[in-house]
Amino acid sequence: MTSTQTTDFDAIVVGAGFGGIYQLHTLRDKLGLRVRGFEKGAGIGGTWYWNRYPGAMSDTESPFYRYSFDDELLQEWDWARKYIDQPDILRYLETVVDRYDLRKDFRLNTEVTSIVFDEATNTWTVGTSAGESFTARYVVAALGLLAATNIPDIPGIDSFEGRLVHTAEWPEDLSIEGKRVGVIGTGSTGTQFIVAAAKQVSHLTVFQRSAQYSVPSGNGPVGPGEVDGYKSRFPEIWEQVRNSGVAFGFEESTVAATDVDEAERERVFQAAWDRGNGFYFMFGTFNDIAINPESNEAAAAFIRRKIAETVKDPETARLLTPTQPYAKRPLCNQGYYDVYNQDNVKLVSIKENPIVEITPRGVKTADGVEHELDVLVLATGFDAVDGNYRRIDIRGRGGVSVDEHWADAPTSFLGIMTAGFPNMFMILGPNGPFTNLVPSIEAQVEFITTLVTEAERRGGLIEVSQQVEDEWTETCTTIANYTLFPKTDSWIFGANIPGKKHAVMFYLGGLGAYRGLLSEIQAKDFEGFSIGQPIPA
Ligand code: FAD
Ligand code: NA7
Repeated sequence: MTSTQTTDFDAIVVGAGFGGIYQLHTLRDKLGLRVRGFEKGAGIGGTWYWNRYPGAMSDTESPFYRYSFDDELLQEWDWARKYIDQPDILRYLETVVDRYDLRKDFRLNTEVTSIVFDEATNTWTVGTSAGESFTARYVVAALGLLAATNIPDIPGIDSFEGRLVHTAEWPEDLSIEGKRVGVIGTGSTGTQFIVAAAKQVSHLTVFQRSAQYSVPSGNGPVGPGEVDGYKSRFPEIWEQVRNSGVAFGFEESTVAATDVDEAERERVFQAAWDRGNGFYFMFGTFNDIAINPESNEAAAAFIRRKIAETVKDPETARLLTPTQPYAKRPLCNQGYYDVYNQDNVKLVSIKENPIVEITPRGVKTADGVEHELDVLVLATGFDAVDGNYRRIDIRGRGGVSVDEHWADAPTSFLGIMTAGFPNMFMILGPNGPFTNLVPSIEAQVEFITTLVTEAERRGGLIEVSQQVEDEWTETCTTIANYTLFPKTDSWIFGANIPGKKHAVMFYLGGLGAYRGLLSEIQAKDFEGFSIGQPIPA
């Protein structure tokens, strides 16, 4: 039964990134609900508010890293380069927020510290860092899947007398121009930073734990007429994106690398290298790079050869050459390996020569060298997917916390709801799609909006059972095990955080299949969800 008690709001949305912004808009403007958004940052934008490090940009190409729900906005918003950089994405999101007059319903500088379900009234109470609390019938957690920073526990880290900064907390006043800079981490963020920083700093020391496969991004100015060309084809483009696997705006290959000879493989890899984009290299070349070890090795060997051809110093080239399978989130950067030919850039492999401590003056490695630095940048990534959930006291039925519920691993049904937390939805929760994310966010926001519409119509709570959740986990595990991704340690399985249990955290079946499931579920009267009825025991 729906509570008869009046709540402060009908719905509370936590987070003002791509997810929270669109969700606040749909619940407020489509359903006419009273909605309040809370965001701990001083501005909207989520990822693109926080990540202001030099070189921060999308690695989804410009036409596809945006909302698709507003046809007019698609026509109005231009782009000048193949990829959009952080200031432009932030400007875009600011524009969306103003366009729909959403700002007035977001409370900024407000961290949500607790989200607690009251079984007597069937309502949620949301507590904030300001000591206030607000009630609502629905809560949508749009906390971000790459938003809880991972700060490594290195001895002496607090003693550093220069500037110590995580890439996702880049201070406005920090310039690295002409400085001696060190960076720990060479993932997607680290490699973007390294390429940009090498042009600005007096000296850059890169502390690399794992060598990475990176391909060119193909970034550069868009050609004449290119933007208009996309604009005239947007309806078909989005149709293709929504029905594809990784949703990156290209047709995924249907040819297996094992079905062609070596010369053809080389030709296809070279064409992809010249075209640019990490996901294209992994999924646009052949259809088995991420699943067949032989095909994966062919792609990996191609990139390793490029490293050997590019990097002049053989020892640096050796250290940069990965030996593990090509099975992390694919990276792309323009000129990443070339950077190491610059005299002002030094690579330190902390696998071979570990960091012993951070001193007031810099970073000391096992070989006894103290690398003196003015700025030390932590490009060490995030406690991905469930990180931000565990930083809030979220309690559902029976006072069970989300931390307890996810003691073994973070789980959910469809990345949207988790058992025991009625009327609480997640955007990009555990085991949601692994894709270019804005189209997946749109799919989830729209589905959540449909679920709330239904709950409003029928009255009562909406929730999922443990059985449904377990079955979805099983589906995601089966698909993940069919791929090579579990063969490497990365945030995709929670392997980057010391002490975090490795677990499947994504649905790797693709956006097209995911959307197909959502439609099927809806057609079967929301199969798997219980709406306005007691949940099956
Ligand atoms: P976010 O944008 O992360 O927003 C979540 C918000 O919730 C944050 O603002 C956070 O402050 C807020 N929040 C969290 N906890 C609380 C709390 N307790 N109280 C109040 N507020 C809270 N994806 C792609 O598809 N393509 C790309 O090219 C790409 N590039 C990326 C580059 C970087 C550097 C990073 C970090 C991520 C990138 N991503 C990319 C992933 C990106 O996070 C998503 O595309 C998208 O921006 C996620 O939007 P979101 O709204 O779900 O989460
Ligand atoms: P990633 O991909 O998790 O990369 C983090 C990097 O930091 C990676 O090279 C890690 O090495 C390294 N790292 C992490 N912890 C440590 C410690 N303790 N010591 C040394 N080095 C460490 O995060 P990103 O921010 O680059 O990218 C995340 C996503 O955001 C990305 O996919 C985009 O979607 C945007 P490792 O490789 O694990 O050995």
